[in-house]
Amino acid sequence: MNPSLVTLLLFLSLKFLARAAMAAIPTGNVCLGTTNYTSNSQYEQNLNQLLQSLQANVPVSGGFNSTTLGTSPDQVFGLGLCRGDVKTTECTKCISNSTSEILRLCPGSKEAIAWYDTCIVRYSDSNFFGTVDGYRGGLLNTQNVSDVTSFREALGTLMRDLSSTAPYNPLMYASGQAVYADFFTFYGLVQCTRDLDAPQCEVCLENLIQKIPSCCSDKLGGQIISGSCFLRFEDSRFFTPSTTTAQPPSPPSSKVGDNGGISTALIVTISVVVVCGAMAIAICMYCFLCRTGKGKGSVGRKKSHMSLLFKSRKSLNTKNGHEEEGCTIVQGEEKFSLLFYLDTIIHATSNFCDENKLGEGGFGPVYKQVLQGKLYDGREIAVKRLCRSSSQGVEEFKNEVILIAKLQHRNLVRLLGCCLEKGENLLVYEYMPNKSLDTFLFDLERCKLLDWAKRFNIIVGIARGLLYLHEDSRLRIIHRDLKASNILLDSDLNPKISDFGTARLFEGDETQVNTSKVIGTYGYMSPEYIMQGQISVKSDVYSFGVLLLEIVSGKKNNAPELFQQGQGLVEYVWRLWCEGRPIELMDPSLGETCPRNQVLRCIHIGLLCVQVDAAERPTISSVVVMLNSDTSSLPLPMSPHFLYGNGDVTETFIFKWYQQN
Ligand code: ACK
Repeated sequence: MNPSLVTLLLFLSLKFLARAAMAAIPTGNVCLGTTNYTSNSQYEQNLNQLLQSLQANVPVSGGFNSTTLGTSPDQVFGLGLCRGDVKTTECTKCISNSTSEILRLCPGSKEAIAWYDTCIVRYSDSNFFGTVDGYRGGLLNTQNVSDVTSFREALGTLMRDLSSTAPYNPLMYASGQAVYADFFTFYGLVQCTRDLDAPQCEVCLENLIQKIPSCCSDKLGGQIISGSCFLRFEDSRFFTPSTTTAQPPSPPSSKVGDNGGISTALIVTISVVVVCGAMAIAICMYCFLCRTGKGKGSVGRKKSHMSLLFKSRKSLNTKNGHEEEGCTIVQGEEKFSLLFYLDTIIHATSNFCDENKLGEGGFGPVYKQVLQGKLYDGREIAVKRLCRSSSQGVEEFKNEVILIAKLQHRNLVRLLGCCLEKGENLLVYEYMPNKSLDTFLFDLERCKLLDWAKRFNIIVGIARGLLYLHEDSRLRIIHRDLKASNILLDSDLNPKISDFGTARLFEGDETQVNTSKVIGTYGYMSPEYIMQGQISVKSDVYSFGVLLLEIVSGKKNNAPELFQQGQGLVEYVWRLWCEGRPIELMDPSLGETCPRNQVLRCIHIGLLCVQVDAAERPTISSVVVMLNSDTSSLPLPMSPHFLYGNGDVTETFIFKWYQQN
């Protein structure tokens, strides 16, 4: 798209936005494309046909259709999207108006987007499907809010809440309401075009949210749009409340009269709602604590602010005419709405049949499921079903939910939802089609699918995921059980760290804690963790080092052939290093073609990570830097052994070897 034209965009008028009745009036349109098509050209014919097809198909395809017609250079790509709350008849009307209007508004334009209150139509001569379109403009209500600070805060929270919900809603739409300055209710919605996947939708909405301050964060209404998502808020309800959209938790909403006073009826209503709400929370707490067998005390695994309460909340989801129970996690001041409900999961899992079982994790089986039907659109999920018998597992479960719900990184497996209902403890994840790294790495045939480029990408991805956990997220988290079976691979073999059941949250300046309960997997555990129960970021770095050496060598850290020689992988690598032949570690299945220097550098980094002295190990951020550079010099590794120290290996020898290589 021509960027200069983007700036031409848009705000056809400044209007008050509460004008749902005027759905046929375009909110805005942008005519793009560097060249025009000519009258009676093949492109025009294709475009006309495509718009007709959108007109016919969008309303009957759940309010969204994307399609293409013709062949290059006359190929046209187009989509139509109706707002998530509009009915088929309204959708039909909007799409048919806009498909004819777009031609009138952008005559000859090879690329155009038109926004209406209740639909979008977009076409182009280049393929824009699955690409996040940037900010195109906004509209604002010219009236100012009365309490800007409170409004901005509430608006930001509502929009972020909706934006984390919508990508995982089948319609990629979410609406809700919130209150500012204690009594003023306002309403918001967000939506993405469904050619995007969920992470793209999040990115798209986040881009728009960032525009709010410069557009309209002190206005009574605003609308920000791009070609692949939009958001809108107003002080009056401009959408039909959805029955399939999780509403963000919000304080009891209230409406202020025009004179600004609060009616007695309103106060009574608020009081009733507050009291009922408090009672409902108390009952839910009680039920939950009974169910988990923990009648007293905190259910969190750590300090008070980690104490966790699963509050069963009546969601607005309705299915088959009855209301479902959803999960909301309340942690201190924060609340998380997670979207999965027991009925839905049981339906999707064919009641957890064995055929769908992916395997057994430490705390219970994991199932693959496809969510189908009205609410879900064939999305594949993995459901971890916590063993009912494992009381310790319940804590691990809660720990995992609270941690992952807050974490979002491309190298962490994504938690989509959870459920604690009728004695079931379920975690719902994105499905990772290639399962875990160990199913490739340690399999004679499948290991061949991991060439060096893929292995290096996996090493870097794991390091980045760990960096996010240690330094970049809002929390500092020590995973404690980093190992090949806890690295899942997506369809492109990108790695994602999974299984946060044993993860440990660090607070404030805390850098190291001691525990008497050493959990994890031998072979990956650092010496100071095994022997003194010391947990720090450096214990994860140690596990990462072992994992890295496994990835390079294709050998398990406890491979029987190594054990027969009285050593584990780390000792074996150290011996090869000291003898000046570390390249022999390389998995033979990698062949001769891979870049030896990079392999050697990885082995070197791996050895730095498994040094016996935790203080000598690099931080994971240094590891990421080392991995990203081919040239920066690396310190010499010290011995990974308690017993040997530096033994008979002189630094001079190692240095000499390193120089030679
Ligand atoms: O190594 P796997 O085949 O991959 O067997 C384990 C098993 O479930 C128990 O943890 C698999 N698994 C766990 N989470 C997922 C997921 N999100 N997607 C696909 N497979 C998963 C794991």
